[in-house]
Amino acid sequence: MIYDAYFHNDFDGRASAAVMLAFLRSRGDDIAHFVPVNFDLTKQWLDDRFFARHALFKGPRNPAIVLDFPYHPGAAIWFDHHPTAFKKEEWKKKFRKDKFHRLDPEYLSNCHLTYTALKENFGWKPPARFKDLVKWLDVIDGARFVSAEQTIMLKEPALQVMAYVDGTEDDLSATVAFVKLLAEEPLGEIAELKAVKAMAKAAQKENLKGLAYYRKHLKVIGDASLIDLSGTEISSLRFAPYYLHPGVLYAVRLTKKGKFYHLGVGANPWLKGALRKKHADVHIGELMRKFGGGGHKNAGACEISSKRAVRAAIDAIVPVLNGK
Ligand SMILES: [Mn+2]
Repeated sequence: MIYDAYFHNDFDGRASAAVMLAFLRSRGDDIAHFVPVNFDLTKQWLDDRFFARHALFKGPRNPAIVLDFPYHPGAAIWFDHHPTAFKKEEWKKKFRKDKFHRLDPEYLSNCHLTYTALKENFGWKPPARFKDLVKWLDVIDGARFVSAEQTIMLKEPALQVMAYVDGTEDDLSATVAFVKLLAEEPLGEIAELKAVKAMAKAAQKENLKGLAYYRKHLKVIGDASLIDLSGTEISSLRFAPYYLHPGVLYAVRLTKKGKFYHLGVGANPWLKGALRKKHADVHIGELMRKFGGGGHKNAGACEISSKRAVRAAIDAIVPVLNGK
């Protein structure tokens, strides 16, 4: 069987697609179209006939695989770990868990879920190198980094590959080639590639520049911090607020991509004791859903088209993060 794979265009989505590709090839199946997707597609995604109607590639469509992205009833295969996976009540009712359709928000990464589901449901014997990939995707997608510093300095090979993923978001051919490579090669080998090394080095340099910007412009509002990067070329550093202010509970960051503002909210993953317990009831994914976005308990995002609406969203979100 030949499929088309629609996967979230981040490291977890790409890694999920790589694991799926290795599994399919082991059965003599394959993927014809690799289609990275982002949440700005959500409106089109609500169309029941999305897979027949979209213009993401030309020509005939194969059965769809959807990974690390919301549920669609037209998907032949669907694995996701976002608790906000159902965008329509009727779709939620329609969903039946089976060998090829699974939602499990307990998994830190969709890569891990895909790997485990394919092993358990089909008796697949994955190549040994995927153990390391799964481990790192849990770290990266689940924000289980050792420290904020680790995410800024990017010393480990897996994090250098992550820099390459971030740097090739808008490069379709590099994205597709990367997924295929990830299905075949261990992370350590990929990190040694010239293009990856160059991008990792550039990212390390950018991060230091970004850190200097955060130092100057980050606002702390009670337990939350806010950085507005929308008018800048500064790359967003998700964990820099906690590097600079280890006691801050939440970080809100505003960026702009094309005509859309991207509002990301995250919780400090390194809090201990009393601080960790504070406002533990804020589910960021659910909070962001009010603004058309989604996410997990500890991280979420939404896309907004007007500056006014972004301001209103920030004014509504910051008090909630402060327990009001
Ligand atoms: Mn994911």
